Amino acid sequence: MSVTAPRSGREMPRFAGPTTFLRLPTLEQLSDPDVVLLGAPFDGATTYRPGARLAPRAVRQASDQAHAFHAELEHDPFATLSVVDGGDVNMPPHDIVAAMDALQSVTAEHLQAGRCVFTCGGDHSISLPMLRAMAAQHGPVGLIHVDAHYDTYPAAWGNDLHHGTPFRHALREGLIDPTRCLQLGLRGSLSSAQDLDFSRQAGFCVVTQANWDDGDGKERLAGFMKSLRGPIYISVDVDGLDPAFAPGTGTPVPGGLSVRELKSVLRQLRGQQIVGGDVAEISPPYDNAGITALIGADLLHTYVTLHALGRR
Ligand SMILES: [Mn+2]
Repeated sequence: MSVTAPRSGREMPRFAGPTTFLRLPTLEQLSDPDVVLLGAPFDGATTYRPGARLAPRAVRQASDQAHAFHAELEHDPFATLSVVDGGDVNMPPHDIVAAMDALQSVTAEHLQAGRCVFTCGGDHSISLPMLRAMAAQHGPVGLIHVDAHYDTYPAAWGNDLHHGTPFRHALREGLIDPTRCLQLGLRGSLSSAQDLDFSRQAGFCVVTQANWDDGDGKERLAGFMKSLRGPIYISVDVDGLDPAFAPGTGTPVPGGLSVRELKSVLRQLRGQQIVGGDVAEISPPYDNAGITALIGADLLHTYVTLHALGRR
């Protein structure tokens, strides 16, 4: 067994001991890992209900049931990878630009050391500094973006950096390759039809929830996956899921993907080169019974496993 496997519940009870992502050691305990799981406790860019700043702690606690072997992908990523909890990035709660810079700089440092980084937000603004660091290392990346919202929207209250804008900036800054970008789960109401234009004009593969449920969304997704190549970043906003499964989020929208549908989509990434990712918008104050945080922990395990399976 690798030294970084999630600590067994047979060795230390699952409700006891240090609370880390997936029950892994910290960066202080293992200084040169292959993969770093970061906390980005920041929700200063939310436009509606805050609370996502508390998600990294909640997801660490929801990691109590973590085991090494990923049953659905039938693979143990910890057999070949050393993975650590890299701690929380120190993001000032009142300063979006400083918070983004801090996350970008910590992420870039790990990437330059040859590590893969997966981050637990935080509101969805965290994807922009993550993608800035990713593109500096890998060039423009492909993007798997699951969300109820396009997050390519205009400025709010005169501020162009909020949790509804990261992917507009990412495209304009050349951080993502639009021919390798997928948006899935989209269904939130919009200010006007113009809010649809950006993603479509950019050339993203846009699969709305209606297209998934009533149209050819699943076929189009399969076609997208078939042609997908190169380094890929995964960004899951938990509001892409139905609030029945993921109630703990700031801007819930009825009628989204089930957790099982999301897992099935992610399994289609087996063999792809996953270079980083995030899970965003978990808001513990709204998280009945902690079930949304559980999804966060599960996603981190899936990201690490996909990275292991597609490692070059
Ligand atoms: Mn979002």
